[in-house]
Amino acid sequence: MRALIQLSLLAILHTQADFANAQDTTFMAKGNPIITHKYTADPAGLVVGEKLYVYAGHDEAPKSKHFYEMHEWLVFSTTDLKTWTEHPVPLSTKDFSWSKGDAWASQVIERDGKFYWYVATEHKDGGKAIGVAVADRPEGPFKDALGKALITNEMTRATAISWDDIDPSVIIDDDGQAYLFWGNTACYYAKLANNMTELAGDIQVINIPKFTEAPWIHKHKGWYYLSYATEFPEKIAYAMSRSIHGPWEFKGVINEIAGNSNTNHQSIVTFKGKDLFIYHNGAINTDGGSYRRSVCIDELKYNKDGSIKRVVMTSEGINSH
Ligand code: FUB
Repeated sequence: MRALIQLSLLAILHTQADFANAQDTTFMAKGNPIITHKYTADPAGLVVGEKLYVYAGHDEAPKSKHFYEMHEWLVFSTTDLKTWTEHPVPLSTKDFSWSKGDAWASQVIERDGKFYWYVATEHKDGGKAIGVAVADRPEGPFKDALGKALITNEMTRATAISWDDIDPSVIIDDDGQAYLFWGNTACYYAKLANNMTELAGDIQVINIPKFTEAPWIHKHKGWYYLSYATEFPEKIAYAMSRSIHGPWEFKGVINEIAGNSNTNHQSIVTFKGKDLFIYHNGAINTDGGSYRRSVCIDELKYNKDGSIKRVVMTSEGINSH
């Protein structure tokens, strides 16, 4: 009888596990771009245990359209950088009642077992805004954590443009304090409260040269790194500091213009001992380009003094390094 109950329990658990993964699909990366069955942009890496998650926007612009068309964000995971799993669409602009559309750049970060997804999207009241969604698992499902935007256009005044509140990047420092960085033309940062859904201080403007957009904040061996897209078409440059509050020392370009894409929006993470530079280009033949982009991964290397070597973008990808 006990064996029968155990068997039935196992069957139920198995069915639940199958159901949870019912819509996952698996594919092999064959060099760069790593994802070729759909266009993906603005990648953000997150390491959770043995897995690397890559969150990305979904480029859906038809060939005739010369601007972004993005309605949802996607998530992919891998344990070995070769075999990838695509999880069911975890978040769309429709999940934010206050959004008018545009699933622009984003980043996910973990705090106390919850996953917070900071996204840029168009606000119904006008201007780009930053929202935050939350989930219990890195692959979602995610739901709007606030029911309103965390950052709106009225909150930032360093430029007159309506799209300066985009491209969120988040870090939790070693002392537990979280910070949100973002911007276009002006680069902003602010402390986040422990609940990750409120600001805990004033919005500050960062003084770095030729900042276009796409700030990514990370820490490595006691240095803070602020990488960002510079000029247009964009290269990726970076600055270093011993303090998250700066001053930031400009260190130069780390990635050149990515072929036929005028943006290449980077993310920098360490996964299983390798430092990864995750970015996008327009390399999918024949329609890839600035509005039909594709996520790529190459290796990032530090010099002994902590500075970063120029990234070598490859077609072969990370497994050839
Ligand atoms: O994907 C839309 C915009 O393109 C992002 O917000 C920028 O970083 C650029 O990659």
